[in-house]
Amino acid sequence: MAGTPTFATPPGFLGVQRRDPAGGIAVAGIPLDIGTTNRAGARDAPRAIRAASRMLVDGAHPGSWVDPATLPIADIGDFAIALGDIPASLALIEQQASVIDHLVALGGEHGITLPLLRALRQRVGAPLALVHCDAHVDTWPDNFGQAYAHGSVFWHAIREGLVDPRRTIQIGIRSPVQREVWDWTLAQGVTIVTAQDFFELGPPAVAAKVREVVGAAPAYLSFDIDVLDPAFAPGTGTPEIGGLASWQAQALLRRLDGVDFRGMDVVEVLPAHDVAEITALAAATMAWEYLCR
Ligand SMILES: [Mn+2]
Repeated sequence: MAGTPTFATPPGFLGVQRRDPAGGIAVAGIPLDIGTTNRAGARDAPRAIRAASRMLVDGAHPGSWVDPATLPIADIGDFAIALGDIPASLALIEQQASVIDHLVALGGEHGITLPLLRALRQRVGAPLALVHCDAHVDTWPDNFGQAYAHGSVFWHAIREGLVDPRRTIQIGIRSPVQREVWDWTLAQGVTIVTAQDFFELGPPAVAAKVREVVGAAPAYLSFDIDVLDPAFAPGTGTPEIGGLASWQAQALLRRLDGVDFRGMDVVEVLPAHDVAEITALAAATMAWEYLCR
């Protein structure tokens, strides 16, 4: 093994020093966390995820044999946000995402996904299929009175026609939820695979379900780190027990070949509550799985 040891990896995601995304995939941090309903602090996640990603640079992916060093990835730094202003921040995020072909976003809270979907929907010209890994449905019509906080992302995305609910699958769901929110989500045509469903079916059957729901449509992957059990991802804002193990999420992502993904995000990492970097490493690893698929 030659080259730079992992601890001396340059500070970009996966050690990437290229900053021009032309012709490839752009990685960007989006340090927004003012729409969180419980613990805040995901603003610190992009830095933590980049730092943890150093563990993934010293070889090829052992399933696909893709070496991230050979991928056309640029780390374009962090998006600008408007301090303390959710609507202005969402507008800024959409504007910055609108010029990027293929974005891998490191949140930030889940609220960043709405403007990312608005920008991508515009570029693609049709509603997107959605693979949404989360403990929460995030289809609440509001969050304690705030319309654009992190629990309402997919309520807006469905109502704005950004995603096709019949091509939307939510995986790992398990939080307390109002019955009417659950019923509304199903009535739109969304497929929900609860965490308990996941454990009973296993990764291969869930992956087959994802491919069936998504079909050939252009798709987006939104990965809320709280889909993982707090034992595997303690550093998050709204933890829920009974979640996926890290390996189960990996086993799912590795079986999604053929899905036409046009972008992804990994959100809700909260470094101040993390332990031994395990949540940031899980987040970095999910983005690496996506990039090396
Ligand atoms: Mn969540």
